[in-house]
Amino acid sequence: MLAEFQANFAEKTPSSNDGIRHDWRLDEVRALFALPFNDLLFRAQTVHRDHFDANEVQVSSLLSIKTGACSEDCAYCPQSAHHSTGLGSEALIALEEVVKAARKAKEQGASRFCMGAAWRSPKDSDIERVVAMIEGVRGLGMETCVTLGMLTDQQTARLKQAGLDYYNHNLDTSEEYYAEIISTRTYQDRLDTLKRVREAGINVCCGGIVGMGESDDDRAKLLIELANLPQHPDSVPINMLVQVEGTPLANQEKLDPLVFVRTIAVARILMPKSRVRLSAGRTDMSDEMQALCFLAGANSIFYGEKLLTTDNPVADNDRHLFRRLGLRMAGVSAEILNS
Ligand code: SAM
Ligand code: DTB
Ligand code: SF4
Repeated sequence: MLAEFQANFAEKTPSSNDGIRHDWRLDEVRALFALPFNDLLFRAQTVHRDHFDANEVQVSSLLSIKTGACSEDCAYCPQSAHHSTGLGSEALIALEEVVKAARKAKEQGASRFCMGAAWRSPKDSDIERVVAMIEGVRGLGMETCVTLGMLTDQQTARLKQAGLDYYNHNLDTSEEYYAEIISTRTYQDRLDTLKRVREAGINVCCGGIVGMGESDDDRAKLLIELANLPQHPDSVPINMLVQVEGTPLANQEKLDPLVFVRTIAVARILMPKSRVRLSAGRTDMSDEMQALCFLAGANSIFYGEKLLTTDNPVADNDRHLFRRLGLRMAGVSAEILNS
């Protein structure tokens, strides 16, 4: 079975053409996950080198522009009003604060600034304030990304008009497991917003979370959902669950780190041209594990000491890691890396 699969695979994903498919089947993806680790990483690194500079990593910094008291009940999220995590409820922050944080992120070497809001869906008046933030960050010469929850057609068009580069909206897990994790919206709601974003001509950032107690098949199915979208997401964040006290998943058994690396490798093989981002959960990962993730095809990270509400490695540590691995930061001078 494995030999047969390997022969088929070699035919279907030749190493020198673009190898873009949107018809991945569960049996194929299961077989990829089941490959010997070295074979899987070799394949992933081969695909990676066909499409990217293997020693370059894109870096994005995050800022929470509206924190806590979200009406959704996502079991993983510290910002849900349904859980008691000790997070207060903050109003949308001021434009000046956003521009100040973006300037600092740029000085540290981030090329993209991502702004996240704990909303189920924004009000039209919120969109106008976010538009001013997008314009402010673009004025610094940075790429912009926002994640605001579900959008209407009109709101999506307004964000595009403001010059938004990326919209982040994650599928998070398989459709089957989604219902165990969130009851206040459906998988189809998520797909509908993603379609609106894509059709408006905004780049799509869409990925998921692993380590939430999902099965091997749930991880495979999440990656299939992403890869079988009409167009692959431009950016695919793979988050390791950050276990936050007070959320229903606080005591979840941890995922085997090598299964996490395999998930990155399979994401790289299925979506050869997408930026695969090693996302939340890096404070619990060793440098060696992160190096394996880069070898598996991850070529983007969240950079800076905070994600939205939880910790991320400090920028100095990441620059040190990059220097040890001979990695460059995309679009950033070597001077910043060496500072
Ligand atoms: N409210 C919007 C939404 O859900 O799309 C935007 C903000 S929400 C915090 C953005 C993403 O953060 C979620 O889709 C999820 O993938 C990720 N996230 C939230 N809590 C997390 C956690 N504890 N560990 C890992 N990722 C998490
Ligand atoms: C994504 O996939 N991960 C980021 C970003 N997109 C918005 C958020 C991670 C949040 C981790 C928990 C927190 O810091 O609140
Ligand atoms: Fe709200 Fe987003 Fe957190 Fe879900 S993930 S509770 S929608 S902030």
